[in-house]
Amino acid sequence: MQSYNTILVSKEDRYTLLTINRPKSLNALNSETIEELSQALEAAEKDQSCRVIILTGEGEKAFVAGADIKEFSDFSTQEAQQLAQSGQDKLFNKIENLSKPVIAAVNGFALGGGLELAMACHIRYASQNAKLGLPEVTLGLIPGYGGTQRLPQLVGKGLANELIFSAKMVSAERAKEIGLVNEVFTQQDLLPQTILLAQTISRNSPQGIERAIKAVNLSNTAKGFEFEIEQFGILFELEDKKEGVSAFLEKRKPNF
Ligand code: CO8
Repeated sequence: MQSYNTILVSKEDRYTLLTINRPKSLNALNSETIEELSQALEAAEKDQSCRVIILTGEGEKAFVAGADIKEFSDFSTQEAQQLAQSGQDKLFNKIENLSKPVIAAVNGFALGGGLELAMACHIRYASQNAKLGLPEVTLGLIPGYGGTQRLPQLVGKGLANELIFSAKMVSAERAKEIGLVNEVFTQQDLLPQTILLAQTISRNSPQGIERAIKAVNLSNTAKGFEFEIEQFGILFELEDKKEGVSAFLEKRKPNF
């Protein structure tokens, strides 16, 4: 297995755990981390034994405290646009469109690019100590890794505006109230509970889940309903539907 400088990869039974490992910089995302995460996601997507990916941060303090401010501090307009574009292509949009579910286990600060990373994931669980926010306007910037687009989709435009304009951090409990995270656990329970969810998902049909990801990503677009109908039909002639329906009729658990 390939080894990386800024992330840890752990292949477990049916899921892969990716840990961003720059705790001294509160796991801030620099170009190398983005590149390595991108490569590790591609490898996990190709790996037949991996059904779900979990993304978390090393240490007890941070999931990811943002893009690495030190790296982009003296960038020009062109360099900044290039960094934002390549990050979105290589990592943020890649996660959202991956054929396997990616769950963020938000174990501490998720700020700026860190919250944007969590929002690109399909599901978010958080620990009680997590703090989430988009502080870019305190730097004279705006979110550049999809935050202005994904936050309104998750919490609505009014709350997104409040969070982006004020740069306020919200607690994990508040994040749950507004739909920014699905569940909140103690620090100790966060990873075990995330793994439980990954294992539950991993027992279901990968062919169904792959298409569900695409269909949900098309929600609120003109193509969503059409795509759902098309894929619903296509699944009827694939392996997983045969196994799933036979298992139900034979009163046994499916083996996907
Ligand atoms: N980038 C680089 N280094 C960081 C970052 C960061 N985002 N966050 C923390 N660090 C570093 C600190 O510099 C410090 O390093 P050092 O010891 O060498 O000085 C170390 O991590 C520990 O941090 P602190 O001492 O500051 O820890 P505190 O507990 O005092 O504070 C905070 C924790 C509140 C999280 C604080 O570190 C903080 O405010 N961090 C910055 C948060 C932030 O503004 N994030 C948004 C960054 S901008 C962004 O994400 C834009 C995304 C879009 C980019 C598009 C492409 C250009």
